[in-house]
Amino acid sequence: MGAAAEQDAPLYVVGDVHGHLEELKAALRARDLIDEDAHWSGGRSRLWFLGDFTDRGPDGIGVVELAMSLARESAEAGGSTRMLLGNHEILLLGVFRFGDHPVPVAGGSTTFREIWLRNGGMQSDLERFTDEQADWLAGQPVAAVVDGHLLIHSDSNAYLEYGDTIEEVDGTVADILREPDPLSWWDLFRNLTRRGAFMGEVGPYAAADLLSELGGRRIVHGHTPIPYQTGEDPSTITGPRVYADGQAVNLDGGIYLGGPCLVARLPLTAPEPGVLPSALEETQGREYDLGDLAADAGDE
Ligand SMILES: [Mn+2]
Repeated sequence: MGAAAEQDAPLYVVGDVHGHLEELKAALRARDLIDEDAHWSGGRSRLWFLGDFTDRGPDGIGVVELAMSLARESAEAGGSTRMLLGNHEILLLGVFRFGDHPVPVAGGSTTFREIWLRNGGMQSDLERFTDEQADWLAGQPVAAVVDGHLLIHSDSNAYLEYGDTIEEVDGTVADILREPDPLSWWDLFRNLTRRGAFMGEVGPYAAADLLSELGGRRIVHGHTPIPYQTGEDPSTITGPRVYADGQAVNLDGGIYLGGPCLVARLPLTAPEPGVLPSALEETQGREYDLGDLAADAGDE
């Protein structure tokens, strides 16, 4: 089986799931990727998750378990199931490894556990999280190029802080996740919470820059719910959003806001939705709660 054969197999990508296991199963079933019992039925198809399996929804560990079993079953069928790490995987792993170890924020310190709880952490997930699952997650990449698509979790150029090529970026992050250093893990988490790099007037330039460094012709990301970008009602979102002069695709339907679990077959072939004039864009909605105390503490 050479590269040409691989590229003949359908490629599907899933946006942020955030513990919404039943919605994920329904979306994969609708694409005939799993059967009624949630076993792989996608044959040689290639399935990629863009990260953020856990938090903000009821059954994040159920999503991890499903992804791990699909990875096994799809490989046996000649297909594949892969995932990227999102900021919420780094956060959950951080809680698991370093829970109450102090980490710095502007004006003071906080802990992985506090920030996890502030950003939708579910105690029930942490209680079920196993060493095997943690080891599996810690071995996953943060970026990949597949059929000319640069797959990343966050709409951010922060990946370039870890290397100039995709191999360097994934290698540096893998090294960080092998070392028990809570501060470098915390930096990684914070970097992956950044968003909005490909929006607005400079967005197309930032997208082109990231593509020229890491490869691929089009970025496919999650992390920032489409309703945050467009102001749309989450319940009206029906598919991915193409923007940044066609160089970026957002696959985060905003599932925890009432939006859909988006699964897209790439390359996109459906008519692309109208593109907002870039100059009018700005990222809406909430910032990550990183526990910064500076506003309360005043200047040093
Ligand atoms: Mn995210």
